Amino acid sequence: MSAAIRSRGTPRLATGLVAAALTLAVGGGTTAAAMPRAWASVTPVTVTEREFSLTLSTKNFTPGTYIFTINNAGTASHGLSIKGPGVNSTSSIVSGGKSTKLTVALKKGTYELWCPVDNHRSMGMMTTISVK
Ligand SMILES: [Cu+2]
Repeated sequence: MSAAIRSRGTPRLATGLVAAALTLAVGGGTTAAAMPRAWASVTPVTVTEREFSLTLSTKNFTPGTYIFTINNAGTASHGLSIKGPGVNSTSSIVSGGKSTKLTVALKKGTYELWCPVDNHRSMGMMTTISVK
């Protein structure tokens, strides 16, 4: 109670107390193993797109949740579609220099990834991945 009363007149102290509380809550351990399991199991993948190619930062996939960051390194607009077991998703389309994200849960099997803009897929903006 005394902390709440004191913080009323000192917003900065209140912010400091919240930060300290968060540090205590998260800071119980310093390793990734201490993080919530659902958070720790999301794997980031970078997809670099340009005219006309689509390059993944990894080709090794195991079942799990992935967050694809689509970096449009080209000048035309691009996006990402993913289709395979349990997934049929398309990111937003972003202009050159911009990026967007797409989160999907991959199972064992083969997935096709491609750019859904115009005929970019047939121009070479596609790849397949095998989740093992
Ligand atoms: Cu494209």
